[in-house]
Amino acid sequence: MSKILIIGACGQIGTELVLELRKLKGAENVIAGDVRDECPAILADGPYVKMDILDRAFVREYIIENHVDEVYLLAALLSATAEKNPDFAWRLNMEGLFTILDLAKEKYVKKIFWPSSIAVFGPTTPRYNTPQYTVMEPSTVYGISKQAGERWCEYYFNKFGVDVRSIRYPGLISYTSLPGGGTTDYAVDIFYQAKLKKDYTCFLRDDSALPMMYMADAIRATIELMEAPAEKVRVRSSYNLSGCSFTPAQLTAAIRVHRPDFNVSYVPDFRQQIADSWPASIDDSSARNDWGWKEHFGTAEMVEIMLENVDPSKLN
Ligand code: NAD
Ligand code: AKB
Repeated sequence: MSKILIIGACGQIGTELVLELRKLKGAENVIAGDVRDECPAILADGPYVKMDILDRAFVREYIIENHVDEVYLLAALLSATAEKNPDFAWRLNMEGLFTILDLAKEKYVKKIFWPSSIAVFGPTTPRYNTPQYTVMEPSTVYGISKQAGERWCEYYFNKFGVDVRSIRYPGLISYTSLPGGGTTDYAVDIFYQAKLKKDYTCFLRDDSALPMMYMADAIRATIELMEAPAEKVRVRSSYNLSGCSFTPAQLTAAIRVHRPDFNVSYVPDFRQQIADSWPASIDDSSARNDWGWKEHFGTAEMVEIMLENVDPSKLN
């Protein structure tokens, strides 16, 4: 059985990815790695390593000594946090990727998953049904780092045969762990406030449509892409992937079906400019044609699941 390492395992995606991969591959074969000192209780049934992806020597030694075959590299600063600390965001989002790509080039690592984002697109990209191949002029440090990362992934595949796979995730919606500083985070925060029966102040305009996806779909897509035969993975930069798309007003209306008294007001902040530069909806026909992607969750199902499962005590 291959040994899998997930770096950035304690975050919004990592937590659920570790849980799912451990179900499929056995807990002992899936190592959770993160810069955090403590392994969260929810991941305590398998191995945990405290590692800083920027400590290249430690990461190399750990991967080589532990015979890690597959790496999921999730550690990054997301869009909103990255705008507050551009130098560090560039460093974190790029340096770790080179460490792992180089380990694969040297044949220590056999397969890599590295997530990109809808943030690779920019204000000059067609906003609706954004194609796989189109104008890409990202205007955020996060988007620039993701676009550069995509170029490097494709380069390492073409030049060195590195088996690296990637998805341009839309905004991900989940209740297991809290999101880590993105522009799409409102679409998670809103459920906690709806459950607390409070009003919610949204940091985006009511009509800001963005591509979104329920986490279970994102985790399934990630594992399906990683398990697809190599010849089916024709895009080696990153795949467009679509789940659902909605505005804050549409999400509020879907929540009000279950909580009619819930009210949202709109006070856009700096994240509005980021949202305005991103697509409203995504054409993911390459992922559908190449490795059979199909989403399972629409907005209404996702809203029902979120309202049932979010736990506001996590906000403390
Ligand atoms: P997150 O912020 O929730 O989690 C990131 C994790 O990385 C955290 O647990 C953090 O402790 C860890 N980390 C930070 N610095 C580290 C370091 N130096 N070394 C090791 N670990 C470190 O992020 P997420 O939402 O889970 O996103 C994971 C990846 O997916 C990122 O690359 C992100 O850009 C991408 N992505 C996420 C979304 C989304 O909506 N969540 C959408 C598109 C792309
Ligand atoms: C963010 O908002 O930064 C992320 C993303 C879409 O990459 N959720």
